[in-house]
Amino acid sequence: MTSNQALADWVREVATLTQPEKIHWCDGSQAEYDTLVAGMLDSGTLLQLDPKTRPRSYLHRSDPSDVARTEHLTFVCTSRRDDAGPNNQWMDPADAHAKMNALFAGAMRGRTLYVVPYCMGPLDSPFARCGVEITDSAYVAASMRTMTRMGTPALKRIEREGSFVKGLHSLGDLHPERRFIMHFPQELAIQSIGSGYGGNALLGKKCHALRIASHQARQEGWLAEHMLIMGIEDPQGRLHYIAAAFPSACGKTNMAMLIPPQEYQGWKVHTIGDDIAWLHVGDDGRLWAINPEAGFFGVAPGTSRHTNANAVDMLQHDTIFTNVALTEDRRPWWEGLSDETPALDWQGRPYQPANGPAAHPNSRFTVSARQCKSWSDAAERPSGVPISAIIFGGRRASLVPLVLEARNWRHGVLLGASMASETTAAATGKTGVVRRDPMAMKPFCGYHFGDYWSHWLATGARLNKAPGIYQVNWFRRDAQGRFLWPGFGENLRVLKWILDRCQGSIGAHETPVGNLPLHGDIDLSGLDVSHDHIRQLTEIEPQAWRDEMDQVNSFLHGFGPRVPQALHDEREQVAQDLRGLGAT
Ligand code: GTP
Ligand code: SPV
Ligand code: MN
Repeated sequence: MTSNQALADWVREVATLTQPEKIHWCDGSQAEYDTLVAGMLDSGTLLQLDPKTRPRSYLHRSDPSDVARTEHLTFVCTSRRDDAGPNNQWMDPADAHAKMNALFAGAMRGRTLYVVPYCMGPLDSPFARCGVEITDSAYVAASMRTMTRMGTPALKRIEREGSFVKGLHSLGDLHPERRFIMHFPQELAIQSIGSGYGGNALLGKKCHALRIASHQARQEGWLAEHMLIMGIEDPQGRLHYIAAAFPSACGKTNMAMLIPPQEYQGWKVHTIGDDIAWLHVGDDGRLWAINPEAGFFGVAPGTSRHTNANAVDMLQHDTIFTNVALTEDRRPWWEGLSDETPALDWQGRPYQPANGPAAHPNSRFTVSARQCKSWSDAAERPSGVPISAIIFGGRRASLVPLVLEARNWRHGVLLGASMASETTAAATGKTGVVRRDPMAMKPFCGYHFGDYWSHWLATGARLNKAPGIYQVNWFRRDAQGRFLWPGFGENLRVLKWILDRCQGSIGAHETPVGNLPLHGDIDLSGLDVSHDHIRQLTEIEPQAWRDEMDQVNSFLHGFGPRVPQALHDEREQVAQDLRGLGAT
């Protein structure tokens, strides 16, 4: 089936171990997708939504114990433990292989083994990388067609280049005790068993494009980041691209396809990516970004005409929904979509409020990026797009202002490294707990954070037109727990401030923790936000920040001697300047 001997041998080896009934090499065609869907409708893996209002759209209900990424079952298996760092769970590669071989033995009996060749990034981009996922899940094979450039063209590239990431996946028995997601960066290999869910199972996404790619990127001198990429065009036609890292379920998809508020006639958003960015230093000394993905695996709850009309529109056809609720007439439903009451909850039970939310809080849609109205052709450019600003953001009910500008690259790396955010339903575990999530990469950096921060600093040193670095927070709350900032489309007002700063057209208020907007520089025309709220959103409390800097100090020291001294020095500088502010 392929002229690549390594691939042919690997498929044979895996088949011998897993004992599938059949082997199918995916070509990525529409006919193949239709056959996969027909099979899943037959087996009950997919349910057809109302074909009149939701053509070619389906609902998948995953196992109720398998609804989010499982970070405690995810491992980075490097030969030296320290290379994985305190930010990852580690297992010795030999032990991990022994464990996984035992679990994979006979795992595909009675099932079809799908060989899924895929390319992360435009097929003709020098920055793109290929992989092959072997899976026994038709849902995974079909989703990979939407999320990546999957099929024959990817296989052709693999045969030309000879290299690919090997991803082996089986649903296993879906038992959480027999669920593991193992990464072998030195072998460019991934093995995942026991989960059919998103980032655990669609191996091109978090496993390849972030954990394995971040490891490769460090060796090869680029960055693999948990970032959206978007272009913002002003009414004069000036177009700037930005990349933004927010932790899981903290607003990347929404920002990537933002709809400008009414007052922003003539502004245009160009969506390039909503989850992952691969960043390279160009010959021109600028930072260039490609989106390795081709689709969106987005959070459903909270998505409505009011918050994200682009998403609602793109979900009207050719979409697979996972773990959403259903209305009487078989339309998908989730909390925040409308005032309707659904008929069935995400587990297929008659909806009863006592059972909790109707849609799982981490229910998702899988859709081709081409269905998004703001999708841009620039996403297909082999060179990527040049980045003017990098934004870090998280869910912080207090402390972090609406927007903050780093003084320089080194200070920006400190802002990224000290990011924290409330946990969300994207991963199993308690939600709403503030945890450090440096660069939104805590669950995804495939190597030691100390080395990662050094790599960020080294990358900055190679840029002679480094993007400005910013921190934003759409999630500040008042004493009653209500958001202080309206968010969504209105976030463009903050992005405009950022672009004005990048172009040097406005000033800022310099503080020890970074530069804040001057009074009146965030355009609030037509917005109903009280003066008091704006003041809270755009000022800093020195004592709270002194405490924060102490916590950041302990956090950085927790990573030991691999943390670059420059990052400690930068933090010390901020702390010292804060002490100089005196008591407040
Ligand atoms: P992953 O796909 O998990 O990486 O998440 P993401 O960063 O793409 O998050 P997404 O845009 O899907 O948003 C997650 C949740 O945050 C949704 O429920 C959104 O409605 C909500 N959200 C997004 N942007 C805003 C905002 O500006 N303000 C508020 N209050 N909520 C927002
Ligand atoms: C995330 O959790 O950051 C996601 C969803 O984007 S998943 O693909 O499951 O990782
Ligand atoms: Mn994500």
